[in-house]
Amino acid sequence: MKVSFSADRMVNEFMEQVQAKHSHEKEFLQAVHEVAKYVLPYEMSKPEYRDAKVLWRLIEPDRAIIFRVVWYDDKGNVQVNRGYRVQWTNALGPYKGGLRFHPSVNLSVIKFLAFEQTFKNSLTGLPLGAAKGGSDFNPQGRSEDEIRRFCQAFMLELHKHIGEGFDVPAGDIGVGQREIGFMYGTLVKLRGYEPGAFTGKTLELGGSHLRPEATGYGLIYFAQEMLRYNLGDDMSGKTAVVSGAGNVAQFAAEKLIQLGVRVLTMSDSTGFVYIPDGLTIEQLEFIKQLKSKRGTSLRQFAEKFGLTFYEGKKPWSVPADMAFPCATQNELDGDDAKELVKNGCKLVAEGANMPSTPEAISIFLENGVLFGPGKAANAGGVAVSGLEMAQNAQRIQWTREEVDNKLREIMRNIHEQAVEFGKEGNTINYIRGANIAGYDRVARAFVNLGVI
Ligand code: NDP
Ligand code: 2IT
Repeated sequence: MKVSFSADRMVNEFMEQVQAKHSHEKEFLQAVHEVAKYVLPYEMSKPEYRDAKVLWRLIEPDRAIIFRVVWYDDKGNVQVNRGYRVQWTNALGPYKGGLRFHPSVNLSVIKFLAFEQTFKNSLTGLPLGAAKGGSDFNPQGRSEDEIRRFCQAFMLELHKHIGEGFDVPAGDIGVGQREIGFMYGTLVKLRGYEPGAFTGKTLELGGSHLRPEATGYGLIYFAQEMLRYNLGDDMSGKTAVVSGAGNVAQFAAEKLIQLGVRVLTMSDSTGFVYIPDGLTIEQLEFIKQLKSKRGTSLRQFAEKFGLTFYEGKKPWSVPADMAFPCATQNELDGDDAKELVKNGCKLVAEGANMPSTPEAISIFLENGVLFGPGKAANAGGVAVSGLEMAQNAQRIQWTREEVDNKLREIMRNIHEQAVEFGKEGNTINYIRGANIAGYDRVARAFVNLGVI
């Protein structure tokens, strides 16, 4: 009792100081708090890390770049957006992380994502530093010409700050293979052939097999490990609720279907669709086509297949064995968590970054729900980005099977690390495990690099 009381006080004092400096950055503060809760007491128990003030150093990025992006829309009007690249740390490798195009993007959101990326990339065991970037540009309802012009304008500035071996962006919300192509195309025009400067490229441009699938597939491989390790169980015959209908959600659903799971829901920013018999591959193909155009609604999918669409609602009230939030931050709150627990949900694994609020996480932990935090569970995407960088450096392309085997191995390894550091009596606290294991590798690197 005494130990946990002083640990709480230490974390509260730390957070008070962080809060005083970053009072308007609520997503960033939320992400730091989740990490500090577990990592600060651990750091205090390790004199080498404590004296090096590793966590204090880790809450400041190496640098944050903010820039103006100006472009013409289809009507010939000038549009102005804000661009970001926050380079968190290159202690373990080149800055690495996605670009997000969404109207909700601001400095707090990009900082929370880059901070989380630090621990996630460390967990992959690959030589990857951490960064995140993006813009408040809203691709919804924009024509392909407008998206291309925006990407080109964005790159006119971003190209000065990235490069193979220095900072390697990829996709995130609102940024997929098409946008990566436009941005990489601009880089090639400005600087010449440099495939190692971007990941998430198409195969022709030097992309990796299985990068589009990697986050969703990796998420389900991680959940398989959780089920096997804790319950000696597998996926077959279970039910799942999935949120989102984009890159991560589509391939999480695809892998679940392959494993014999009934996927009962998909969602987007307009609402969710309930599929009582379970999503079929044919239906999933329709969603992939529909969502390849940004700004479309799942309502169209529901109408086409005679399913019920719940306008403006989230899918967490549908009873299921497992839940996979794959849309965005804070999409699953305390009430949603209570509903999932009440309906017998046994496992939650995060495909999105920070989709569960702190209240939701506490409810899962208190009720013995197996909870896989995003920084471990969704690391498959950046892991295959790391493999794409390795292939680019060697000027080769591995087969789909080779990449899939490596992805499975990496997800198994992340699970093992989370278990090793996450033991609490007879149970595994995967948040503790993921945070401490991710931190430990960065901390060792910081200490080795000296006070710099
Ligand atoms: P996409 O843009 O492909 O899809 C995002 C999906 O989430 C869309 O269905 C979108 O709805 C929905 N969504 C976005 N914002 C909201 C919101 N505010 N409320 C409700 N729904 C929303 O992005 P990704 O699939 O790539 O990313 C999803 C999550 O996974 C993000 O948290 C991202 O950071 C994380 N992630 C992504 C990785 C990757 O490799 N792409 C890797 C690891 C994590 P709509 O279709 O209506 O726009
Ligand atoms: O959140 C993430 O890990 C990503 N959006 C993928 C980052 C990457 O560099 O592949």
